[in-house]
Amino acid sequence: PSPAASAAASGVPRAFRWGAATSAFQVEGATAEDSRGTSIWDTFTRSPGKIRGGDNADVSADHYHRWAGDLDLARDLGLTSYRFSVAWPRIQPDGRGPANQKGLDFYKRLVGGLRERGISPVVTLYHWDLPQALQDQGGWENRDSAQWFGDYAEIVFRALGDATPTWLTINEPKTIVQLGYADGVHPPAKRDRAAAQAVMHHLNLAHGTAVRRLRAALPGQRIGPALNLSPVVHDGNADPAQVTAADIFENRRFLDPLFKGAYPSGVEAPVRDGDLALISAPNDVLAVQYYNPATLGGKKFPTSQATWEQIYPQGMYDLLVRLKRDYGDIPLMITENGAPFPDTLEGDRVHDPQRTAYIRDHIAAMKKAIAEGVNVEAYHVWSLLDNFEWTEGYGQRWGIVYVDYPTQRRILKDSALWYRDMIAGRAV
Ligand code: GBH
Repeated sequence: PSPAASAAASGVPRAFRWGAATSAFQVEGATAEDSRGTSIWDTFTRSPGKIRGGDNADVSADHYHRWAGDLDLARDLGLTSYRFSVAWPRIQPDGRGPANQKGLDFYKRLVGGLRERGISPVVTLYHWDLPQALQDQGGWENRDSAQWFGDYAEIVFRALGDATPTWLTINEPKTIVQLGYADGVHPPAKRDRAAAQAVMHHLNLAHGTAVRRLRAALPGQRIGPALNLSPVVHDGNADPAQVTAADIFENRRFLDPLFKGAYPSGVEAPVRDGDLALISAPNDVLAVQYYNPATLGGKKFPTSQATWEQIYPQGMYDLLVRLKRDYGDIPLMITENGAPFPDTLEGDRVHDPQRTAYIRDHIAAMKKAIAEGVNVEAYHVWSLLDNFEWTEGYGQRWGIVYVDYPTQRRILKDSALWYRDMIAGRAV
């Protein structure tokens, strides 16, 4: 078939990129190498009782040493995009001050390796591993954090800018606020309403500051936020005020300030003059992470091994269509979508039919939105590799590539083989 015909048959635009995602703390290991500083997650994993099984990320998938082989796997799967994050404590061990060259060199090797393999980098600046030294100065509760982040971002922009990645600022600000400052299950493990409101606003300010720094340092490059969003699904009898409140909580408290320059009514934030103009500076892309809907009124769907992850592929479609309708025709990329399910090892094979079904059904929903004119330019499965799943430790496996931790051997799961064949146009 002609390229145009096969593109049409595949249901995505010709320039569409298929990818996978990881984050620094979850895959790298090597936490004490090359002058890396301590992050709040190093501290947290060392305090007893916080992580299932007492696991820590000191070795994890050892990606810091095995990155080249891991990128070979990505290339062999036919991926043309790879989303990773830069560990702030590798770049500024104490969170501020001059760059640590060895830290920068690791990420330069990584983006060079991606380029050699024809894979586009999508670089997240912050995926939760705040330098502990900054936490000791108040962390994201301190309004100065926006400037700290801007300084850090500019170092990374200048060091890696030649690779012209798509830049993403802060991974899932909602999760940082909710789990770190409301539920108290991620570091710094607070339950403090005022702190949560301040952190929400400061993360938005930090985002806007990084956007401004990129525009000044490297005009013409692309940047945007990475938001985990959940459409609200209910049984039809839900109180409309409750539905609106859930939508504000899940989606609008970040989308509205970033894309409309205003917090939704009822959302309290320590806003000063000029803040909302900074926060709503135009983005080039919106990175969307979709796992599950928010359900109301007794509506429930089956879950993966993650009890919070209700499976509802149509939510992907609903979300994408809604984003275009309510926030305009900004380019979207799916930067995370995936699930933990049992992996059955059998010789050299790893069977994970439920993961394949999850990914397949969500891609189908995404394609339906694309067919209706929503501008989605890439899809990234979470995750390329099994890795350190935060408080769940290594017990929950999210990779399409199995990691045998004792040997660090990688095995492509059936879901990876399916994804490879789908990308190559061989899967139905
Ligand atoms: C993403 O978060 C992260 O970006 C990624 O690092 C992570 O590995 C991946 O997903 C898989 O979890 O426990 O009931 O309080 C996903 C979004 C939002 C999911 C908060 C867990 C907490 C639900 N997360 N949610 S609960």
